[in-house]
Amino acid sequence: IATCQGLYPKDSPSRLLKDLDGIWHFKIDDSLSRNEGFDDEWYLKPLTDTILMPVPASYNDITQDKNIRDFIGWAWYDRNFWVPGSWLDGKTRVVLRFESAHYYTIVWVNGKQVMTHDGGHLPFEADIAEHLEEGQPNRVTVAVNNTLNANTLPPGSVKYYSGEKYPPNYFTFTGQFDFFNYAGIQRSVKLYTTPKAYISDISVVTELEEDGSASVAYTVMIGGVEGNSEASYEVSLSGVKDSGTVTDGIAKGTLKITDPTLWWPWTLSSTPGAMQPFQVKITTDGVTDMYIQSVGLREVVVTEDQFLINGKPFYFHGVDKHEDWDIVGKGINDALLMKDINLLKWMNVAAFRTSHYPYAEEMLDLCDKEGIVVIGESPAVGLHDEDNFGNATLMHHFQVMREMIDRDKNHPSVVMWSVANEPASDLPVAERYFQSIVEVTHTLDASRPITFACNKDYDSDRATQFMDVIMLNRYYDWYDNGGHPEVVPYALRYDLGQWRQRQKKPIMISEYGAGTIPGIHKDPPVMWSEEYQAEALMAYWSVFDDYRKSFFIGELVWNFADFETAQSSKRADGNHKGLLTRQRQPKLAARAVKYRYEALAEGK
Ligand code: GCB
Repeated sequence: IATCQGLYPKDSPSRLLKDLDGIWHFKIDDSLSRNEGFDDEWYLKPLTDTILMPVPASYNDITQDKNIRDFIGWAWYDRNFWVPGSWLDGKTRVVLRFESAHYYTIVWVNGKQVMTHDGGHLPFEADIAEHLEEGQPNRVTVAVNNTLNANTLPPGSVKYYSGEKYPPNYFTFTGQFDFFNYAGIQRSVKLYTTPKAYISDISVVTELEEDGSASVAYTVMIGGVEGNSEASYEVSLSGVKDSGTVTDGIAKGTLKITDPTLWWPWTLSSTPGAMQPFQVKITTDGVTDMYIQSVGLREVVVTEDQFLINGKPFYFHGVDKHEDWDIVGKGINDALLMKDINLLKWMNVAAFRTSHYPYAEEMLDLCDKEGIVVIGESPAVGLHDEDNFGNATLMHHFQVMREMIDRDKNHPSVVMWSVANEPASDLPVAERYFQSIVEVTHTLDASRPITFACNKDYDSDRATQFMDVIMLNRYYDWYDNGGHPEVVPYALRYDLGQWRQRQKKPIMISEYGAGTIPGIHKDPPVMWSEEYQAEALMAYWSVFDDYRKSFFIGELVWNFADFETAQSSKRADGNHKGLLTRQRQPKLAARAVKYRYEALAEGK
């Protein structure tokens, strides 16, 4: 069953929007077969023996039940909703859209399967008009499975145990990544309408010309135009208009804007984040569909030494983040997003990486508006073994890159794609694998550079050769030389020098950090104290500053805030490398970073 990405649901004179967020019915299938829901066709009737569950939210931390927190398998949700009769006039598409669900999802409407989707973090939708009933409640049922295997992104594994030594039904789950495998319907669910012939996709790519003008190439895709109907279109941006006839479902052209208002990061301009409405209308048989896409006009170019935004060198001083909060897990909430944005601004952060998966589109909207720069990362974290580089993973990785670019291509804040985090890029299989990923990603989006976060050495890595920018994750005074920040300047200077000798590309440190339990104070600093975290980070800065004058283009602290992980002997209630606690209160190092970033933003 085909699913597609679609445009972010917005209302317009031709589109109505209905929210399906709220309290749904929920149950986990923890039967022995772990497949009772399918054997007994739970989707045919309202679910029974359910509890109440908020959407959006990860289900894991909502209840007091350990089985739900640690559940791996099929979780089921359902709820009823009504639609007005006017939506069922045969001339309207009624689209059911999930902004994301983790990980593999099947959706039924009134007992009919309407879509499936493979992968978390990205949206999926389907026109469900034909399955809807007027004058009675309609039921949507969702089964979502968070089991990960060698071919999922990210990969993981489940191990079942039997025998006298173990309790019945005992299993362990291992994710090949350092964050909690939060699951469920983690982002919004919406219904929206469009006319039968509708705008299915919009993309806008800006090129700046020598004379100061901007060429904005637009492509509008139109779906649902029947037989010999003709569709015409009109677009407008910044007072410049274009119009024509749709050919083969596509409307294409270039708008020349002589005096463009450019989109800038906040560090490069006192008027950052200029977003503008790109208005698109298509008309078929007298019916018009209209969509307003927010766009920002900017151009990204990478040279041997620099990352240029609108021709000016941009320095990525920032952090890595997670979507991770108390209680809601990876569940999206505007207040939490806004608080994070305000904290990023408070720390004078110029850029962040969406480690280690695509974040909610609402977050990218906020970054667009605030002029905060984003490196968009795919969920390919944890490709550690040979069997994570097989054809099945590669095909899924292509699919994920396509969906991610489809969704995020019009966000000016997103300036670069990170195709993976810390893969085993020293394995021979990784070479062909990443060559293919880069080829496909460049074909999907020729306007953005490509990178990945590499934790291998300059002489063992086989994948950075295909990248436009080199990102390195380094823990010289944590996992190596723990307790010895004095080693950092030597190790880092040597390391960066070696990379640079081999590849003439801009380089940044995409992770460095130290675990810190707030409230532990030690001087001289020792590991886990607040003083140690500050010293451990500061140890890098003199080398960053030396190389900043040439090829060094950024520094991202691991991590913005503490976050939840799987339980393990190495993690005491999660990962504590945050500059902020999980509740978003600053540790000592947050201030050191804040003042450094203020100076960097002022060009010091
Ligand atoms: C890394 C990973 C990140 C971990 C971090 C750590 O290299 O990319 O996902 O959380 O180190 O704290 O170990």
